[in-house]
Amino acid sequence: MKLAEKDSEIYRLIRKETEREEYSLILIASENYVDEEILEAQGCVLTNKYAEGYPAKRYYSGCTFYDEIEDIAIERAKALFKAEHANVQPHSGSSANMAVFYAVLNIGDTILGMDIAHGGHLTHGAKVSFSGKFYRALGYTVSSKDEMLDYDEIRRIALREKPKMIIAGASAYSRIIDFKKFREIADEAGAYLMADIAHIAGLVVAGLHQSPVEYADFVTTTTHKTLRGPRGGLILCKKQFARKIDSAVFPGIQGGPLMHVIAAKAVALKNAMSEEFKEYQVQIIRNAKHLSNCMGKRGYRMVSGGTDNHLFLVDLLSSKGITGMEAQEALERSGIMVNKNLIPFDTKGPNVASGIRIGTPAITTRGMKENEMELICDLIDRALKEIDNESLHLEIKEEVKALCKKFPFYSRIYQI
Ligand code: DSN
Repeated sequence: MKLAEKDSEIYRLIRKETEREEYSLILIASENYVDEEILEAQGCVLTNKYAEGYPAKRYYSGCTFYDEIEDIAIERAKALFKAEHANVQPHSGSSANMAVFYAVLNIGDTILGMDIAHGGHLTHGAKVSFSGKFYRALGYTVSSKDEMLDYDEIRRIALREKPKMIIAGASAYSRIIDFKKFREIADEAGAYLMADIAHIAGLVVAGLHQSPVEYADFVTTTTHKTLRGPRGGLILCKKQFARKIDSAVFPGIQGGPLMHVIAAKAVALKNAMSEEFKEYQVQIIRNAKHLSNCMGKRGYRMVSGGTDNHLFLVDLLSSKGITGMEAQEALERSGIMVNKNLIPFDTKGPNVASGIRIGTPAITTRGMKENEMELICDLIDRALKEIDNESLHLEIKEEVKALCKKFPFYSRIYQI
């Protein structure tokens, strides 16, 4: 019996969500639309089985096909990122980061990562996360001069504090990260280097952002952002750390791997080897630059002056006198999904925030290009100019829907 008959409540909500995704402009930088083949691999019988362990070393019988699937995913990850070793089992980016820490750090060791208030991730040492509770977590910030990473300052902190691990990578940073420089700093300080490329993995495999694989001891990523696969994590490392990483993931912090997700990761990694994927990544950056330029022309202040990647941060408070929270709500009413975001040296807390983060991976997947970026800029600007005008927001929502209809995605495969 199908879901619609067995559980109409959940079925109805899935349908509503499919409709929301189809008729909204998804500008959340960490989100994307996966293709049908990813949904198919993820929603299959592979969810049924325990396969604790690794290929040819499982704790359960009946794992023959799981071994083949995981081996394919590992080989694809290694080939795509030119890495010596890959572990495809982390359930998420956070699990991937936790496993790296668990592999080579002891409780209380010093780590140095990008401050969450300046664009880092929770797991890079935020006080509310395991990374800030179990370790002595120190943060580096962007420079107050140009809102970009200041490698001299990071070096100064590293040489003074001698962290055991330096973390390079961000969730809200619109500029190129120089992993080679981070390696030099880590070498001088005697630290491990971990690069978290969750946001930029797609750009990295397309050759549009420097790859950290050569420089970092450990590279972690999610598989669902610019990489456009299922939600999940991945760790790449040098051969010398392979055993430690594998045993940190299982049995260290996880039990049974999600083999349906690993199959979908393998499919996504294959897709990412294609020429179309590279063109897609090129267009993501073009769209981000174009949209940020359009908004700049309308008086919005971009943190650091713009973007080199798939996202940018808009400082709304100083340029328009509105908060990130107000903007997020007005835009959501208008069918435009963004997230409120702290900007460097923010005077507001994370629940209010002075800015929003805008990313182009999802709208680029739908086929939108520079012309559409101009339309989207106009829609955003109109919604934010009249932040309390809910009837205007409803009108804009209809315009958003009309634009989305020109770039159908899930309506090609589902009845919406
Ligand atoms: N929550 C993700 C993001 O939006 O960037 C990071 O894990």
